[in-house]
Amino acid sequence: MQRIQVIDSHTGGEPTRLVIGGFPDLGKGSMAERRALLAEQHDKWRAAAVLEPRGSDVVVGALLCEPVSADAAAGVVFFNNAGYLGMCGHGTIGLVASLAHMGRIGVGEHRIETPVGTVTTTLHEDGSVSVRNVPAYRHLRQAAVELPGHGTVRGDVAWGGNWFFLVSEHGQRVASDNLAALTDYTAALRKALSAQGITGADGAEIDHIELFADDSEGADSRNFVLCPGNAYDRSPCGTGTSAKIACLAADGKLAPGEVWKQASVIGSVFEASYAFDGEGRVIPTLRGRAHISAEATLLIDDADPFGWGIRL
Ligand code: PYC
Repeated sequence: MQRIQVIDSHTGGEPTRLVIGGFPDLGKGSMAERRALLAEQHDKWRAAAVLEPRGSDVVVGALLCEPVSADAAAGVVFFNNAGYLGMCGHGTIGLVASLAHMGRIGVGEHRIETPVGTVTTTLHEDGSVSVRNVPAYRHLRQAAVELPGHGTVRGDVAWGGNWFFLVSEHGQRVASDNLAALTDYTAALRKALSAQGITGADGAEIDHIELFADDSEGADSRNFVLCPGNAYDRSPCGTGTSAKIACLAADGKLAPGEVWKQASVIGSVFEASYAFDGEGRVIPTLRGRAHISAEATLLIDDADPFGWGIRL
Protein backbone atom coordinates (compact mmCIF):
# COMPACT_ATOMS: atom_id res chain seq x y z
CA MET A 1 0.00 0.00 0.00
CA GLN A 2 1.29 3.48 -0.96
CA ARG A 3 0.24 6.50 1.07
CA ILE A 4 0.03 10.19 0.04
CA GLN A 5 -0.70 12.83 2.67
CA VAL A 6 -2.75 15.78 1.47
CA ILE A 7 -4.53 18.91 2.63
CA ASP A 8 -7.48 19.96 0.48
CA SER A 9 -8.71 23.52 0.22
CA HIS A 10 -10.77 25.56 -2.18
CA THR A 11 -10.27 29.12 -3.31
CA GLY A 12 -13.49 30.71 -4.49
CA GLY A 13 -14.83 27.22 -5.18
CA GLU A 14 -11.77 25.94 -7.09
CA PRO A 15 -10.08 23.04 -5.28
CA THR A 16 -6.39 22.66 -4.48
CA ARG A 17 -4.97 19.35 -3.22
CA LEU A 18 -1.68 20.10 -1.48
CA VAL A 19 0.57 17.04 -1.34
CA ILE A 20 2.58 17.26 1.87
CA GLY A 21 4.09 13.77 1.87
CA GLY A 22 4.37 10.45 0.08
CA PHE A 23 5.56 11.57 -3.41
CA PRO A 24 9.02 10.46 -4.66
CA ASP A 25 12.03 12.60 -3.77
CA LEU A 26 12.65 15.06 -6.64
CA GLY A 27 16.03 16.30 -5.42
CA LYS A 28 17.15 19.86 -4.79
CA GLY A 29 16.91 21.47 -8.24
CA SER A 30 14.76 24.44 -9.22
CA MET A 31 10.98 23.99 -9.27
CA ALA A 32 11.16 23.86 -13.08
CA GLU A 33 13.67 20.98 -12.82
CA ARG A 34 11.56 19.16 -10.22
CA ARG A 35 8.45 19.61 -12.38
CA ALA A 36 10.32 18.08 -15.35
CA LEU A 37 11.48 15.15 -13.21
CA LEU A 38 7.97 14.53 -11.90
CA ALA A 39 6.54 14.67 -15.43
CA GLU A 40 9.21 12.49 -17.04
CA GLN A 41 9.81 9.85 -14.37
CA HIS A 42 6.99 9.87 -11.82
CA ASP A 43 3.87 11.04 -13.62
CA LYS A 44 1.78 8.21 -12.15
CA TRP A 45 1.92 10.02 -8.78
CA ARG A 46 0.25 13.07 -10.34
CA ALA A 47 -2.42 10.83 -11.82
CA ALA A 48 -3.02 8.99 -8.53
CA ALA A 49 -3.47 12.27 -6.63
CA VAL A 50 -5.79 14.19 -8.96
CA LEU A 51 -7.55 11.78 -11.34
CA GLU A 52 -10.64 9.75 -10.54
CA PRO A 53 -11.37 7.72 -8.46
CA ARG A 54 -9.72 9.91 -5.76
CA GLY A 55 -9.81 13.25 -7.58
CA SER A 56 -11.69 14.74 -10.50
CA ASP A 57 -11.11 16.93 -13.58
CA VAL A 58 -11.47 20.00 -11.38
CA VAL A 59 -8.78 19.24 -8.79
CA VAL A 60 -5.50 21.13 -9.07
CA GLY A 61 -2.62 19.37 -7.32
CA ALA A 62 0.20 21.25 -5.62
CA LEU A 63 3.30 19.38 -4.54
CA LEU A 64 4.85 21.07 -1.51
CA CYS A 65 8.66 21.21 -1.95
CA GLU A 66 11.64 22.40 0.06
CA PRO A 67 12.60 25.73 -1.53
CA VAL A 68 16.02 26.29 -3.10
CA SER A 69 16.44 29.69 -1.50
CA ALA A 70 16.68 30.06 2.27
CA ASP A 71 14.47 33.18 2.15
CA ALA A 72 11.51 31.30 0.62
CA ALA A 73 8.84 29.65 2.78
CA ALA A 74 8.19 26.85 0.26
CA GLY A 75 8.48 25.64 -3.29
CA VAL A 76 5.56 24.21 -5.25
CA VAL A 77 4.84 22.30 -8.45
CA PHE A 78 1.25 22.56 -9.76
CA PHE A 79 -0.50 19.87 -11.81
CA ASN A 80 -3.97 18.84 -12.92
CA ASN A 81 -5.87 16.15 -14.85
CA ALA A 82 -4.05 17.02 -18.09
CA GLY A 83 -0.47 17.62 -16.92
CA TYR A 84 1.52 20.44 -15.33
CA LEU A 85 0.96 24.17 -14.82
CA GLY A 86 3.43 27.07 -14.64
CA MET A 87 1.88 29.16 -11.90
CA CYS A 88 -1.52 28.86 -10.33
CA GLY A 89 -3.06 31.83 -8.54
CA HIS A 90 -5.92 30.11 -6.75
CA GLY A 91 -3.55 27.23 -5.92
CA THR A 92 -1.00 29.60 -4.36
CA ILE A 93 -3.74 31.13 -2.20
CA GLY A 94 -4.74 27.58 -1.20
CA LEU A 95 -1.10 26.67 -0.49
CA VAL A 96 -0.63 29.67 1.81
CA ALA A 97 -3.89 28.92 3.67
CA SER A 98 -2.78 25.28 4.07
CA LEU A 99 0.70 26.25 5.33
CA ALA A 100 -1.02 28.49 7.90
CA HIS A 101 -3.37 25.64 8.83
CA MET A 102 -0.30 23.41 9.38
CA GLY A 103 1.20 26.08 11.64
CA ARG A 104 4.19 26.54 9.32
CA ILE A 105 3.58 30.24 8.60
CA GLY A 106 1.77 33.14 10.23
CA VAL A 107 0.39 36.49 9.17
CA GLY A 108 2.92 38.34 7.01
CA GLU A 109 4.93 38.02 3.80
CA HIS A 110 6.12 34.64 2.43
CA ARG A 111 8.04 33.94 -0.76
CA ILE A 112 7.00 30.87 -2.75
CA GLU A 113 9.11 29.34 -5.54
CA THR A 114 7.20 28.08 -8.60
CA PRO A 115 8.41 26.59 -11.91
CA VAL A 116 8.00 30.00 -13.62
CA GLY A 117 9.49 32.20 -10.91
CA THR A 118 9.21 33.24 -7.29
CA VAL A 119 6.03 34.93 -6.11
CA THR A 120 5.57 36.95 -2.93
CA THR A 121 2.48 36.17 -0.90
CA THR A 122 0.95 37.93 2.09
CA LEU A 123 -1.26 36.19 4.60
CA HIS A 124 -3.54 38.92 5.99
CA GLU A 125 -5.10 39.14 9.47
CA ASP A 126 -8.55 38.39 8.02
CA GLY A 127 -7.31 35.12 6.46
CA SER A 128 -7.26 36.44 2.91
CA VAL A 129 -4.08 36.03 0.85
CA SER A 130 -2.39 38.36 -1.63
CA VAL A 131 -0.13 36.99 -4.34
CA ARG A 132 2.39 39.24 -6.08
CA ASN A 133 2.63 37.22 -9.23
CA VAL A 134 5.36 36.72 -11.81
CA PRO A 135 5.49 39.47 -14.50
CA ALA A 136 2.55 39.40 -16.90
CA TYR A 137 2.32 40.83 -20.41
CA ARG A 138 0.25 40.92 -23.59
CA HIS A 139 1.92 39.06 -26.42
CA LEU A 140 -0.64 39.63 -29.23
CA ARG A 141 -3.43 42.22 -29.47
CA GLN A 142 -6.75 41.08 -30.97
CA ALA A 143 -5.40 38.07 -32.86
CA ALA A 144 -7.98 36.68 -35.33
CA VAL A 145 -8.94 33.01 -35.30
CA GLU A 146 -11.47 31.33 -37.61
CA LEU A 147 -13.91 29.33 -35.49
CA PRO A 148 -16.05 26.88 -37.49
CA GLY A 149 -19.72 27.87 -37.15
CA HIS A 150 -18.87 31.23 -35.55
CA GLY A 151 -16.69 33.06 -38.09
CA THR A 152 -13.78 35.23 -37.01
CA VAL A 153 -13.19 35.54 -33.27
CA ARG A 154 -10.68 38.10 -31.98
CA GLY A 155 -8.81 37.92 -28.71
CA ASP A 156 -5.63 38.96 -26.94
CA VAL A 157 -2.87 36.44 -26.20
CA ALA A 158 -1.31 37.14 -22.82
CA TRP A 159 0.95 35.55 -20.21
CA GLY A 160 -0.06 35.63 -16.55
CA GLY A 161 1.95 32.61 -15.38
CA ASN A 162 0.19 30.42 -17.98
CA TRP A 163 -0.83 31.29 -21.57
CA PHE A 164 -4.32 32.70 -22.19
CA PHE A 165 -6.53 33.69 -25.11
CA LEU A 166 -8.82 36.45 -23.80
CA VAL A 167 -12.06 37.20 -25.62
CA SER A 168 -14.64 39.90 -24.89
CA GLU A 169 -16.70 39.77 -28.12
CA HIS A 170 -17.90 36.16 -28.26
CA GLY A 171 -21.71 36.20 -28.30
CA GLN A 172 -21.85 33.67 -25.44
CA ARG A 173 -23.78 34.04 -22.19
CA VAL A 174 -21.23 33.91 -19.33
CA ALA A 175 -23.51 32.37 -16.69
CA SER A 176 -23.45 29.34 -14.41
CA ASP A 177 -26.53 27.83 -16.14
CA ASN A 178 -24.69 27.85 -19.49
CA LEU A 179 -21.57 25.83 -18.62
CA ALA A 180 -21.89 23.10 -21.26
CA ALA A 181 -22.18 25.63 -24.10
CA LEU A 182 -19.30 27.71 -22.72
CA THR A 183 -17.12 24.61 -22.42
CA ASP A 184 -17.88 23.51 -26.00
CA TYR A 185 -17.22 27.00 -27.38
CA THR A 186 -13.92 27.53 -25.55
CA ALA A 187 -12.68 24.00 -26.28
CA ALA A 188 -13.37 24.59 -30.01
CA LEU A 189 -11.57 27.94 -29.77
CA ARG A 190 -8.48 26.33 -28.22
CA LYS A 191 -8.45 23.67 -30.95
CA ALA A 192 -8.76 26.36 -33.65
CA LEU A 193 -5.88 28.39 -32.15
CA SER A 194 -3.66 25.34 -32.21
CA ALA A 195 -4.70 24.33 -35.75
CA GLN A 196 -4.11 27.90 -37.03
CA GLY A 197 -0.68 28.20 -35.38
CA ILE A 198 -1.65 30.99 -32.94
CA THR A 199 0.60 30.58 -29.92
CA GLY A 200 2.21 32.32 -27.00
CA ALA A 201 5.85 33.47 -27.16
CA ASP A 202 8.34 30.98 -28.65
CA GLY A 203 5.51 28.83 -30.00
CA ALA A 204 4.14 28.03 -26.54
CA GLU A 205 0.72 26.36 -26.58
CA ILE A 206 -2.20 28.54 -25.42
CA ASP A 207 -3.85 26.11 -23.03
CA HIS A 208 -6.29 28.42 -21.19
CA ILE A 209 -9.22 30.27 -22.82
CA GLU A 210 -10.93 33.14 -21.03
CA LEU A 211 -14.27 34.76 -21.94
CA PHE A 212 -15.43 38.02 -20.32
CA ALA A 213 -18.80 39.66 -19.71
CA ASP A 214 -20.17 42.48 -17.59
CA ASP A 215 -20.95 41.39 -14.04
CA SER A 216 -24.36 42.15 -12.59
CA GLU A 217 -23.21 41.69 -8.96
CA GLY A 218 -20.84 44.65 -8.78
CA ALA A 219 -17.49 43.24 -9.96
CA ASP A 220 -15.77 44.91 -12.92
CA SER A 221 -16.11 41.77 -15.02
CA ARG A 222 -17.23 38.14 -14.90
CA ASN A 223 -15.17 35.44 -16.60
CA PHE A 224 -15.36 31.85 -17.76
CA VAL A 225 -11.97 30.14 -17.88
CA LEU A 226 -11.38 26.84 -19.63
CA CYS A 227 -8.45 24.96 -18.08
CA PRO A 228 -6.14 22.62 -20.03
CA GLY A 229 -8.02 19.42 -19.10
CA ASN A 230 -11.42 20.92 -20.12
CA ALA A 231 -12.64 21.71 -16.61
CA TYR A 232 -13.72 25.31 -16.04
CA ASP A 233 -12.17 27.34 -13.23
CA ARG A 234 -14.60 27.88 -10.37
CA SER A 235 -12.41 30.74 -9.13
CA PRO A 236 -11.74 33.86 -11.25
CA CYS A 237 -8.36 32.24 -12.09
CA GLY A 238 -5.33 34.02 -10.65
CA THR A 239 -3.13 33.64 -13.70
CA GLY A 240 -6.08 34.49 -15.98
CA THR A 241 -6.82 37.62 -13.95
CA SER A 242 -3.12 38.52 -14.21
CA ALA A 243 -3.29 38.13 -18.00
CA LYS A 244 -6.43 40.32 -18.03
CA ILE A 245 -4.69 43.00 -15.95
CA ALA A 246 -1.76 42.99 -18.39
CA CYS A 247 -4.16 43.60 -21.30
CA LEU A 248 -6.04 46.35 -19.45
CA ALA A 249 -2.71 48.02 -18.65
CA ALA A 250 -1.57 47.72 -22.28
CA ASP A 251 -4.84 49.36 -23.43
CA GLY A 252 -4.50 52.17 -20.86
CA LYS A 253 -7.81 51.08 -19.26
CA LEU A 254 -6.48 50.42 -15.74
CA ALA A 255 -3.97 52.63 -13.91
CA PRO A 256 -1.19 51.20 -11.71
CA GLY A 257 -2.56 50.58 -8.20
CA GLU A 258 -6.20 50.76 -9.31
CA VAL A 259 -8.25 47.76 -8.12
CA TRP A 260 -9.96 45.47 -10.63
CA LYS A 261 -12.62 43.10 -9.25
CA GLN A 262 -12.76 39.93 -11.31
CA ALA A 263 -15.71 37.60 -10.70
CA SER A 264 -15.78 33.96 -11.76
CA VAL A 265 -18.67 32.32 -13.58
CA ILE A 266 -19.96 31.06 -10.19
CA GLY A 267 -19.62 34.51 -8.59
CA SER A 268 -16.45 34.22 -6.47
CA VAL A 269 -14.23 37.33 -6.68
CA PHE A 270 -10.50 38.17 -6.77
CA GLU A 271 -9.27 41.72 -6.38
CA ALA A 272 -6.30 42.60 -8.57
CA SER A 273 -4.02 45.53 -9.20
CA TYR A 274 -0.60 46.01 -10.79
CA ALA A 275 2.66 47.93 -10.87
CA PHE A 276 4.89 48.33 -13.95
CA ASP A 277 8.14 46.32 -13.83
CA GLY A 278 10.12 48.85 -15.91
CA GLU A 279 10.54 46.36 -18.79
CA GLY A 280 7.13 46.73 -20.44
CA ARG A 281 5.46 44.11 -18.27
CA VAL A 282 3.22 44.39 -15.22
CA ILE A 283 3.52 42.80 -11.80
CA PRO A 284 -0.02 41.80 -10.85
CA THR A 285 -1.15 41.36 -7.25
CA LEU A 286 -4.23 39.22 -6.60
CA ARG A 287 -6.16 38.89 -3.40
CA GLY A 288 -8.57 36.10 -2.49
CA ARG A 289 -9.50 33.66 0.24
CA ALA A 290 -9.15 29.89 0.58
CA HIS A 291 -10.84 27.54 3.02
CA ILE A 292 -9.49 24.19 4.21
CA SER A 293 -11.82 21.31 3.30
CA ALA A 294 -9.93 18.12 4.28
CA GLU A 295 -6.83 16.59 5.83
CA ALA A 296 -6.44 13.11 4.38
CA THR A 297 -4.21 10.19 3.47
CA LEU A 298 -4.74 8.82 -0.03
CA LEU A 299 -4.22 5.06 -0.25
CA ILE A 300 -2.97 3.25 -3.35
CA ASP A 301 -3.61 -0.47 -3.11
CA ASP A 302 -1.31 -2.56 -5.36
CA ALA A 303 -4.30 -4.78 -6.17
CA ASP A 304 -6.49 -1.85 -7.28
CA PRO A 305 -6.72 -1.73 -11.12
CA PHE A 306 -7.54 2.00 -10.88
CA GLY A 307 -5.18 2.70 -8.00
CA TRP A 308 -3.00 4.99 -10.15
CA GLY A 309 -6.00 6.87 -11.55
CA ILE A 310 -8.40 6.35 -14.42
CA ARG A 311 -6.56 7.38 -17.57
CA LEU A 312 -8.85 7.57 -20.60
O1 PYC B 1 -5.85 30.38 -10.47
O2 PYC B 1 -4.16 30.58 -11.86
C1 PYC B 1 -5.16 30.00 -11.44
C2 PYC B 1 -5.57 28.74 -12.10
C3 PYC B 1 -4.99 28.15 -13.18
C4 PYC B 1 -5.72 26.99 -13.44
C5 PYC B 1 -6.72 26.90 -12.51
N1 PYC B 1 -6.61 27.99 -11.69
